[in-house]
Amino acid sequence: ATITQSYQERASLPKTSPVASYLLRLIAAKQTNLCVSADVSTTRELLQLAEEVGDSICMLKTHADIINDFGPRTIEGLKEIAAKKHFLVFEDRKFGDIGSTVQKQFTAGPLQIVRWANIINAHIFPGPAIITALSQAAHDAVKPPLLRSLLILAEMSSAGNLMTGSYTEQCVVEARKNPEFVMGFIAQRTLNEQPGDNFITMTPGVQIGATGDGLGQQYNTPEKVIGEAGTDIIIVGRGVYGAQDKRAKAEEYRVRAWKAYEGRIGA
Ligand code: 6AU
Repeated sequence: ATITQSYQERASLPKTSPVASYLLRLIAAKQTNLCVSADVSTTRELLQLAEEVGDSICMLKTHADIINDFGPRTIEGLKEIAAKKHFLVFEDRKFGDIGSTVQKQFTAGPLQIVRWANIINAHIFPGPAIITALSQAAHDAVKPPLLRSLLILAEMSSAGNLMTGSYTEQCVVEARKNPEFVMGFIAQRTLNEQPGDNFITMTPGVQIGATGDGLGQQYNTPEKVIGEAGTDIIIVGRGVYGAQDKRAKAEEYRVRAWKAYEGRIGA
């Protein structure tokens, strides 16, 4: 199973989405399985954070709709820093509507997400057409179309969420039908259960020294999610951007998550 395989090995397994392969190689080369969640409110803060933590991350996660002055300057800045520091950009838009609407939300409006985000995520409660609709929109909007990929929200970190049991199982079923476009899941444990599964699991709700935020968020440590639950990438927001020295804090999370991974694969 993927739980004992290295990122490098997994990059060349069959049926791995092109973006997943690229990401797995990038993780191995930079030795980082850390994604920083840049939940800040201005372009200046976003770009500054990207510069500060860029060397320690494989991916920067955004919520573009909370940036007050989001615009072409944000997009150009993000692209430039991502290319310079070698990380992917993940817009955490959590699409959840009929196919026709999500295509517009993905490609149009003030955010034009398809233009700058390598990775997006979606809920599948509207049914599987959300996957094909987003895939088609990515294909039509970007040349070459290989640089866009989807994470399905299979589990959440918040207390009392309803994404359990057969809902989570159905997410895996739908992902297996679309391995070209679906690179993996947002989940709290690895969902690679069948032989041949090579999905990337990204896990939010990670902070050292905190158990929750008083608003439903629940935190685990890097060791718990990477080492014990077998997930691939930790997503850390306030744990990093809330620190005085963000660069040092990102590096601390990188080292802990990387060691947890090495321990898991027996490196
Ligand atoms: O580390 P935090 O708590 O400051 O931030 C966690 C980030 C936030 C959430 O919107 C997001 O991760 N998130 C998600 C994602 C990534 O989709 C799913 C989830 O279950 N929990 C969660 O916190 O930007």
